[in-house]
Amino acid sequence: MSFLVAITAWEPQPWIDRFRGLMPERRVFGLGEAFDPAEVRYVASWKHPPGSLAALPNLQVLFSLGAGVDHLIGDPLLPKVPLVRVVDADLTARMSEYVVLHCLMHLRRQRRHDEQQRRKIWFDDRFQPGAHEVRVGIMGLGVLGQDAARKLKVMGFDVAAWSRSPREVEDVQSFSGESGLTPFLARTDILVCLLPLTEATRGILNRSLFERLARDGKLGGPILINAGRGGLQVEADILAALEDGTLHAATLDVFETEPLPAHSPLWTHPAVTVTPHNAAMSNPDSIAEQIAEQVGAFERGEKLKNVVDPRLQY
Ligand code: NDP
Ligand code: OXD
Repeated sequence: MSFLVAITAWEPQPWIDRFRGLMPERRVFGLGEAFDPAEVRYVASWKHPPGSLAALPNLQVLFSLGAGVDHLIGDPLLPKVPLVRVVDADLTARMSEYVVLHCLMHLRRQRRHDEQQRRKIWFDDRFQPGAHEVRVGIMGLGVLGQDAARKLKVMGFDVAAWSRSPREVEDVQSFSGESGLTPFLARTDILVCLLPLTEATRGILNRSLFERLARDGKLGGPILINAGRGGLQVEADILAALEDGTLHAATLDVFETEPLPAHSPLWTHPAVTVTPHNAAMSNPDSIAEQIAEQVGAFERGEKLKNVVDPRLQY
């Protein structure tokens, strides 16, 4: 019973080595190696080449090596077996670090201080708002959104969130569904997107949404932070909204095309902070161990955890 590690866009070897160490009784292959497709029972994927998993007749479970599964669901030839995603304390903590860092960077206008330091300008910015005066709105109140919401509360931000179905998190005002979106946006100064990419969410971060954000906040205009997926955002709309003041600034970790092409104006826009899709990296140490445990449990007849609902696509 072999295990296939199908990774592009990351270095596969640390994952292959880790799986081999955890499952010495199994043959673990990388995509470039020769293997018998009939032997493969499990696949762990991060952006496998579409179609490359189509002819595995005895495949039983597909594991995503990330929390998101759009890279798998986007493959029209994906085998119809249970799809398991990552829920991992280390990954969750990293995402919250990212969200808190960038909310604080915008609150404290750190990009402006960086620029002033470069130009040796002593600008004494005495009139900074407090975190409690800034309304953060999180799109997606799942595993990552809930943790980020709690940690933003610790910093004092006024936090609300929006999800598909109603959710409750202590001291976080929650909105849901189509009808909840407009009131949620109307009270949001910093919009943090932690949604999955699905048919329902593709392109949701567009001009019409930006126009519904609060205009009476303390940061000079609405700010967007997207660490969900690039397919959620319309980059031409972000750039136009930054030009005409509909958006004041943006922090983007994910892009329509990754790596972000050199010709993208986002690289050099003075109001945009770009990070290379590393808000919350998957750690082979903890994640491979969880997957190996799930394989063992599955073979003992136990239920798989964190299985994706194929109708919802997340
Ligand atoms: P979860 O599945 O736990 O949460 C998803 C949340 O989004 C839920 O609250 C869900 O609503 C909500 N949602 C889904 N569809 C809709 C919709 N149509 N309308 C409104 N809300 C919706 O996912 P995670 O929190 O674990 O991860 C979220 C995403 O973060 C991943 O899918 C991935 O794309 C991204 N990610 C990015 C990383 C990076 O490094 N940049 C790292 C890790 C993840 P409900 O609660 O009702 O189900
Ligand atoms: C993920 C990611 O989905 O790293 O985990 O993007």
